Amino acid sequence: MKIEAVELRVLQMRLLRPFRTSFGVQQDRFPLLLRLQCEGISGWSECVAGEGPWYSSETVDGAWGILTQYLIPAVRGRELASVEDLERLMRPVRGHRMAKAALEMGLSGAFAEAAQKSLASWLGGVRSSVETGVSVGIQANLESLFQQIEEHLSQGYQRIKIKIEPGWDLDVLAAIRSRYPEMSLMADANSAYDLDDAPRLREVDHYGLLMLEQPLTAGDLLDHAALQAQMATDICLDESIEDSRAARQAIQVGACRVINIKPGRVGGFAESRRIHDLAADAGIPVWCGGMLETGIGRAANVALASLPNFKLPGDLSASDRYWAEDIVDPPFELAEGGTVAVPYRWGLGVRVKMDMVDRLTVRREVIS
Ligand code: OSB
Ligand code: MG
Repeated sequence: MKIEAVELRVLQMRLLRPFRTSFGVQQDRFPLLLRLQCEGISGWSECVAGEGPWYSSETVDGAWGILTQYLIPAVRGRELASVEDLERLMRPVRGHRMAKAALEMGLSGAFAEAAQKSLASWLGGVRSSVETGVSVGIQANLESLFQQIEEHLSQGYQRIKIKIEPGWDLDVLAAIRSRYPEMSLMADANSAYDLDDAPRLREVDHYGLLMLEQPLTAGDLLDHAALQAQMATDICLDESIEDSRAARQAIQVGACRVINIKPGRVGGFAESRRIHDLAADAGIPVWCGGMLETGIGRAANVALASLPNFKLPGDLSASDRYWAEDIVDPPFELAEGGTVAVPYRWGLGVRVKMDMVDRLTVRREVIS
């Protein structure tokens, strides 16, 4: 397989409601999409870099520059027998895993399509639907939080994740628990705390959470290990798990008991698979996180989440949790039991609505 050309686009898309986390608020998403032209097959992918360097150091503009100046020139026109060949050619570029992941995931979709398989079955997936939850942003008040939780429960979601930060944490969890004692609930701090906050974070143990996601600084495995040793609640790492080495070391030092895998964060599907496998060997469950993707990134995430050790509901909500209209057909819909169906058609398994993509495009370049 050869990547003959790569089309890059940035779209501008408005979220149905602003999404606030401990690192900022977001109303418009500017997803960076790639279309790889591979011997008659189009491999679509979505780069998960954010608009600003808040969740990670990568950004949409930075990924655009790294892709066009370094990554695409290193791989275009080369004979790629496998995804590992692509990874090898990209290895001289340090970091920039979100940019690399976009190429790796696009090529994987093309390989799956060439093999006449769905991406999920090409990756080794074992289920036809995946459990999903909703990630609810930080709200102005409890009333609007309850209104959103109520809406999502009535839609059929089975797990609610709330975003927390100092000042929007223990009281909020207590209020949710008094109204919904049994609900499957978790909290994501996006690195808003440090180890000095351990006494406060230990209080989280009272609220019966499925897990506490990324309480401390990204990359800091040792402080997470110190915190985990003082807490009953399972710590899940997101930002800290940049690759399989970080996952191995996190498990070794006891920094977490659960891992959030986002293929777009760790460099792609192959690296996700390595994390998945080493976590399975260590008895650590994984689940698939989200980055407010369009249907293109969602299709990739859902395919990955069909692997066996994805044992907990993912942040893989239906299209209408995010967008008035998704850019893929069919859109992702919530089904029985709070699940989303895994696309079964060859390759990515969803059709990209080109007219809509064209209408939303704010930047475009073809490298051939
Ligand atoms: O930390 O999981 C996160 C969105 C953007 C950046 C980081 C995160 C999130 C979410 C939303 O929690 C998950 C989703 O796509 O539904
Ligand atoms: Mg997270």
